[in-house]
Amino acid sequence: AEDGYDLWLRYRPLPVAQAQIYAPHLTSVVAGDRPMLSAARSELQRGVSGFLGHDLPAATSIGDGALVIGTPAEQPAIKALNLPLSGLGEEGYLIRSVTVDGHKVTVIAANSDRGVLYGAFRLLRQIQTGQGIDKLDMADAPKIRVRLLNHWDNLDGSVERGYAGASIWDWWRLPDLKDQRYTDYARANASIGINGTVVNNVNAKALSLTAPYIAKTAALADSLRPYGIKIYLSARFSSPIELGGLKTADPLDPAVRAWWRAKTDEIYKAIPDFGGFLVKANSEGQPGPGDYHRSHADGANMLAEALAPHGGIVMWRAFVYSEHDASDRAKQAYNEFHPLDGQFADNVLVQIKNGPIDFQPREPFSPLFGAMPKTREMMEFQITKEYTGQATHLVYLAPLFEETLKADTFVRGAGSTVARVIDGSLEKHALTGMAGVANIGANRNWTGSDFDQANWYAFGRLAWNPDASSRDIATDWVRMTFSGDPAFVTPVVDMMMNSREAMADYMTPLGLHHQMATGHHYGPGPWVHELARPEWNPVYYNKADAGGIGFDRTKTGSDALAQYNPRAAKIWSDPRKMDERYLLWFHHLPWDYRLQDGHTLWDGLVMRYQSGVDQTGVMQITWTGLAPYVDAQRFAAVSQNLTIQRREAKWWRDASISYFQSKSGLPLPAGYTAPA
Ligand code: GCW
Repeated sequence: AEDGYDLWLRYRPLPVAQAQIYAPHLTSVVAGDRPMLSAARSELQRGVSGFLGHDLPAATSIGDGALVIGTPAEQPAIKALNLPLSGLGEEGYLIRSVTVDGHKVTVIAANSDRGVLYGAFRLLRQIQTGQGIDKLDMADAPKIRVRLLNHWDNLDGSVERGYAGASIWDWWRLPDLKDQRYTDYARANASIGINGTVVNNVNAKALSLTAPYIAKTAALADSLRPYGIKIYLSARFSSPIELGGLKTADPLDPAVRAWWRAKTDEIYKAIPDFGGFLVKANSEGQPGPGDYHRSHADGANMLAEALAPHGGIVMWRAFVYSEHDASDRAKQAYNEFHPLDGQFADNVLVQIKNGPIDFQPREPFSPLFGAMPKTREMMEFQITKEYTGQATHLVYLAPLFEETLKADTFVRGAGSTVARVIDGSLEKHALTGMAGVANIGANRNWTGSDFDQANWYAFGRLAWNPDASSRDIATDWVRMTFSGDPAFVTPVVDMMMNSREAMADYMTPLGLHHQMATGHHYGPGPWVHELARPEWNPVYYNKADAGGIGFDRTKTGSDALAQYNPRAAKIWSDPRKMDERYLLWFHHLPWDYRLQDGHTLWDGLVMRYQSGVDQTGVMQITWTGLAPYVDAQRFAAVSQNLTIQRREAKWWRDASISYFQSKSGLPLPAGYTAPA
């Protein structure tokens, strides 16, 4: 059934004419039998039998059309070719069409088994996207070292902000039952270069560090290891108290430090290649070093000390905001972390959300990027669409990711993009990382909707290469997931590329943010003002009143702009010259303010809500016309979601305009009808 389970690894039979072109280059596979090499071989076999309808035999001697895969260290034929592998690092690969002993073969070579595995998936992609494999000469290597999914999965099987069913981790039946799903999960991740996963929620329970759960986690690690995926855990800072019976979790207390060292040793005994800890501390009620008047660096370094002998890392999150400073939440993470630059141990990464608030439809990049040159700063994107339509709205997030990565921090002059900060090239850091909050659950299609698979896929591709283009990635994904027919690919890629802007327009146009309903964060709630903490209320962010709308983050307001390099700040400082998609993030303006197109702010706001809604209509028309290219099951699933999306875009528009109109007191612009 076309239920989406296969993701982008569909390997469907090729039309005869195409099969005839590929077949001569896919006659056998010569591979060693270490675990990752076997995984690479069996993936190639799975792919070829799907494409061509017959087996790809494993061979020991080389014949015409063989795929010869491996490293110079274990595959003599590859060693003999003396290929230029030195620039590829530990995880890169090279794929070449060459002649060995008079036989035309394809080699996939790398310095490590993992590189070979990535090369195997790359060759399969070449076929899936309809490109030639007869004259190959490709080399690639990841620009970022730690490429992780973060699961906000709870041990009871629920998933915080998950919209694709329950957790795929069946803790109850682990360690004995190793679901095939774990292997398929690992295959999908390896195919896009993801090399690690944090399996439990950052709102962590101490239970995950108990012996039974370490055993369960070790079994999971066994399933993922052949695909090069390392396991990491979220650690609860107060575990020494909850599990160890200590009176404190003070990071400078020797008994606490000893407890973490022993716990870490225990984990490595069960999982020798354990990756390390992710920590949410002193954030939204979680315990942390601040409980003992210690800094984030004190807390992170304590864990770093325990992990260092094993080669493990700490990812310490910068997602903090306090109830004691109500002036501007957007400034708080910077205020708390910036002074700590230079204090974090070498194996600590500070994990920063893309924007200063919380995964909104549009945010400027976090001012922390580039502001801590001595600190290894890693990116946290949210793949699960908490604030961006959850699993019903079709919203392709890669343009949002790309917008952040390409943004210029100017910290070392023009070209100091966020991508250059997190790939380590700006400050010459070797330890680099990108995390994506997973959108994966137990639904048959993994992500709750077919098009949300693209967000998982694109995240992996951008973690591998933060300079990749979201359009190119979408094009590959559409070809692999649905069809390579240009009559299908072009309109679908266009639809995906427009979808994020449409969503930003119907939810929060012109730089509005944090306007969602309370708790579930699904629908609109711009009027909400009664929540306990001021910065939880949408009115705190829109500041709409009879005079105007928007958050003044210039000198006359919170001056959050001053946290950016002056050249970056300048881009947003003048409402008349800036990209108006960020307008109300930085400025509070009167309703009769003239936008760059001459409309008043009020009229322009209404028109943008409407244009977001209009786009959802275009999406429906586009998709309806594509029925001939899609299997009935996935066609219907997407159609139903588009119907929901259109209805809810109108809901966002009508609810938001109604509320803001109660403040502006102005009529709708000509041609716009009042919400029903
Ligand atoms: O996006 C918000 C979510 C919380 C989440 C928190 C965080 C895991 O609403 O559910 O908690 O951020 O990132 O820690």
